[in-house]
Amino acid sequence: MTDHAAVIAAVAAMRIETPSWAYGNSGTRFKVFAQSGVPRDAYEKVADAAMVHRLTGAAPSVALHIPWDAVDDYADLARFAAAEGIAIGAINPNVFQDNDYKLGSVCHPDAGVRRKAIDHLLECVDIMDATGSTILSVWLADGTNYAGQDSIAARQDRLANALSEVYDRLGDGQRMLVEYKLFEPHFYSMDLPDWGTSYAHCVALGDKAQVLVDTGHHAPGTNIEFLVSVLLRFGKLGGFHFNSRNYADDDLMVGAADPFQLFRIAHELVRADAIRPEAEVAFMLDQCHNLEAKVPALIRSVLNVQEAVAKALLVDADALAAAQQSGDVLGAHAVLMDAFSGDVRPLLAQMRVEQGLDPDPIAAYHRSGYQQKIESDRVGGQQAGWGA
Ligand code: PSV
Ligand code: MN
Ligand code: MN
Repeated sequence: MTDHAAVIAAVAAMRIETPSWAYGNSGTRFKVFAQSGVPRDAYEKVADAAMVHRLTGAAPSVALHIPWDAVDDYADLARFAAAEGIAIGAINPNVFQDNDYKLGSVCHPDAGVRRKAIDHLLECVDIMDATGSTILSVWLADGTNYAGQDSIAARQDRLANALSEVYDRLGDGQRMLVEYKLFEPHFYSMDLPDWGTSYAHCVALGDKAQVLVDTGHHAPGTNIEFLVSVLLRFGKLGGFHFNSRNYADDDLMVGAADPFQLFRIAHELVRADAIRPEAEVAFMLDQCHNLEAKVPALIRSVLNVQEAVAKALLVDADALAAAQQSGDVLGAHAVLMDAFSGDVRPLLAQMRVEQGLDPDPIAAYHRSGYQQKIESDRVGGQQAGWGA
């Protein structure tokens, strides 16, 4: 697409959801460095997410993690979000931080623990109903540390039964995204370690179940754009958790470690016409900001995604197809590299001006006084939920 107006229209329509937990204090198991002004409850996380949306025009929803974001009245939280100009996005159940879950949650050998975990997943569907959320985002920490610790096959049966019970509870317009992760917290086997396992469970469940690709959850060297392309082809790509990794599940800002990989993923999305909100691929961030200030880090992340997508939209599709068809290996590669090498920042600044936004959302944030306000208003900010 070389029509700049069309590129602007496509990027402007794209939605990128931010995660509530990225606004809270986070760290590693070695140390959480507390920051001033971080939210003390779910309402303040929603307020920060709304600030990111006001400045970028691109982040109109915030994901919740339950019970990290537990409130008495979820409908009230949704009303608060709407008043702030955003919506409640994906609901993320948490079945990994209770002592009962040492040996797993829905795959646990004990039926009582499985029941407790499934009930939490069902409660999260209730929260979807109360907030208007359309996505249940399921990530399970289930797995084993040693060969023989439990039956891999039996755990798959328990997993299938649990997912099926929750799937049956989904209402119209609601869907379940099944996330996978190669390792951690378990180091011998994870019950959902890869996209193939997630895909197989989603196919068995039905149309409302799709795979969630967290860009930080693969073995080093995995060709993520390949699996994105395959999942798109089967209509089973439900969404992303975007972040960057250098080593493992680092949860650094998307586009920071390898902007070229993000561009290659964006290219597959553009090729499949999956950037449009109507394509229902949920673009979500899953990051923590251990050292950097949280709100500007999330703004930066949104801009990084927009830049990668704009470059992918600028790929000369006709020239690429011609080079591919004629076997011009270097020529085809050059078409992609030309698009990647361009500077789209002036185009995106123009887009923001046309949207009535500041062309530089990070500078606008620093000028806004918001950081100073939250630092003086909020004392005793909440930890994101993990990393202590
Ligand atoms: C797990 O590593 C994960 O990516 C899942 O999406 C969790 O819900 C999230 O991180 C937050 O810890
Ligand atoms: Mn994730
Ligand atoms: Mn993760």
